[in-house]
Amino acid sequence: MKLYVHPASPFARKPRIAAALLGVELEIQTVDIFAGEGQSPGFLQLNPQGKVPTLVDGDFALWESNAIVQYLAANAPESPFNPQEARSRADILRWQFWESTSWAPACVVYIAENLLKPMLGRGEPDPEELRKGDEKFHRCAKVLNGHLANSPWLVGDTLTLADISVASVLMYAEQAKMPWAGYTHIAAWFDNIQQLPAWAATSPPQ
Ligand SMILES: N[C@@H](CCC(=O)N[C@@H](CS)C(=O)NCC(=O)O)C(=O)O
Repeated sequence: MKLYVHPASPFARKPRIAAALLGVELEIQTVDIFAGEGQSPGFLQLNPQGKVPTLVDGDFALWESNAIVQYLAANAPESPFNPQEARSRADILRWQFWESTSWAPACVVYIAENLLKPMLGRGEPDPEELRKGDEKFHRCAKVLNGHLANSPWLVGDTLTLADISVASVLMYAEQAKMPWAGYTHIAAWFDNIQQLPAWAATSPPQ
């Protein structure tokens, strides 16, 4: 299976970490989204959104990072990171849907305003966008922090794919100035994720 990534993308890092935990081998191909390679006709055939990550397995192309994580998991049904019991499976999906619909959209406001804008010379961060981001971020962070206050991991009492899906976007928490100070349970949990060899192995080059 081939995974199209950009090394700086938190969403592309997610299936790379998942694959390492699951023991699924991937061929990694970089798409330089900053140089417009995501918009090339060939890549748009695989992913009409022109985004990474995109997975190709034979004649099957799949995009959206959490769907890719689910597909990789289906290739490793015995993995302890992918429990099969119905409630655990649904719980993992719940956190992945929450990440896609609530958590990541809140976090990417800071990545877009505080990191990408200056990096790409697109002007100053927009205070109104950041204000709206704060509302979304704190609403989500309270939910995540509250859950982690009672359990070191998101599903059951061990690391699962849910943790990887939700943690990946935090790779820019500091650099993008996400307002996560004070969410001590998130910080402790994210610290544990950062200790994983797969986290270090997928770190973007500095
Ligand atoms: N919801 C998507 C988000 C993917 C995404 O936004 N990828 C960014 C990189 S972090 C991208 O490829 N952007 C290129 C573009 O929008 O042209 C997922 O989880 O896979």
